[in-house]
Formats: sequence, C-alpha cells, structure tokens
Amino acid sequence: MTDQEPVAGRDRSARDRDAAHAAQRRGARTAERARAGRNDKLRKLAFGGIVVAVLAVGSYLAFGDFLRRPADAAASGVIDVQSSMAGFTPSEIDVTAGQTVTLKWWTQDAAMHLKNGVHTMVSPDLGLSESLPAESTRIVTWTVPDKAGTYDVWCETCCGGKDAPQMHGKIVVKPASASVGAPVG
Ligand SMILES: [Cu+2]
Repeated sequence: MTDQEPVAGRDRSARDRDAAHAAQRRGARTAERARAGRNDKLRKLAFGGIVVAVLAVGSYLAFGDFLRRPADAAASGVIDVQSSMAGFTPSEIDVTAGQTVTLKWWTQDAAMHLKNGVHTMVSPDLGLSESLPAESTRIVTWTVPDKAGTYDVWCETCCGGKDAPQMHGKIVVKPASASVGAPVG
C-alpha cells in the first residue's frame, strides 16, 4: 500500500487512518530497534568494562609483584641471580661493603651444556668462587669485603668462560657509609 495513490472506493479519512497506523507501527518498530541498539551498546560497554577490569587485575598481579621485588629484596637481603647461556641476570649487583648478603642463585641449564655440569661465579677480588649444579637453586651467603668499588665477576664453565664478554657481570660495592644517591666510590 502506498499513500500517494488514491484508492478507489475508500474515503480519504479511512486512507489517512491506515496511513497513520502504518506510520505508528513504523515508529514503534524504529523505537524498538533503537532500544535494542542501546541495549546492545550497553552490553558491549559492560563487556568492555569487565575486560578492562580483568586486564587491570591481571597486570597488577603480574607486574605488582615484579615492582615490589626490589623493596622485598632490600628488606629480606636476598638477591635473585640467574645464570644462563646469556651470563648473569641481572648482570649488575649492588651491595654494601661489610654487609652479609644472601644470593638466591639459580639456573635452568642442563648439565650437558656446562663444563663439569656447573655454572660458576668467580671474583677473586671479592673472595667469590662458587659453583652451581645444573638445573638447581643455591642459597649463597656471602660477606662483602670492606672495599668499595666496581668488580668483575664471571663464569668460567660455559660459553667460552672468562674470554666471553657475555659471561661477565659487575658487582658494585658501595661504601658502608654511603647514603642514598651518593656517588659510588
Ligand atoms: Cu656459566
């Protein structure tokens, strides 16, 4: 039915009524679609909100722990060190002269890749000569000598040992009296 063509045998008011009803129905359908659209939009917003919340909680759990670690290490005095084919991780450790530190030293490497089946941690100047069996964790308690400075430490049982640059790390010994931000000397 179109409103433009006159319909034979029907009076104008009936036609107008039909047209009005049709328009009303169209209007109702449009409103219905608009409502459905809004609901859909709300659902998407809610879903988006949930996704954001889950990601926020997830990254807090993942990185919050990571971010807290330095403070915890400082509080507990435990320094986490990994040995791998890439050398020491971290490659630099900061300690204080005269302090007794605890190293949680670990590796995931298999014995077949290591000379004598161990990684080593060697720094003659600092009295360090330790070895770590393959695929293990060792707690090393070490009293830092009272001599501030920056020292070389290396592994001599893998990947070229002392001759390989990546097998070297750095141990920075800060003077016992050093306050935060003071130059290392
Ligand atoms: Cu090694």
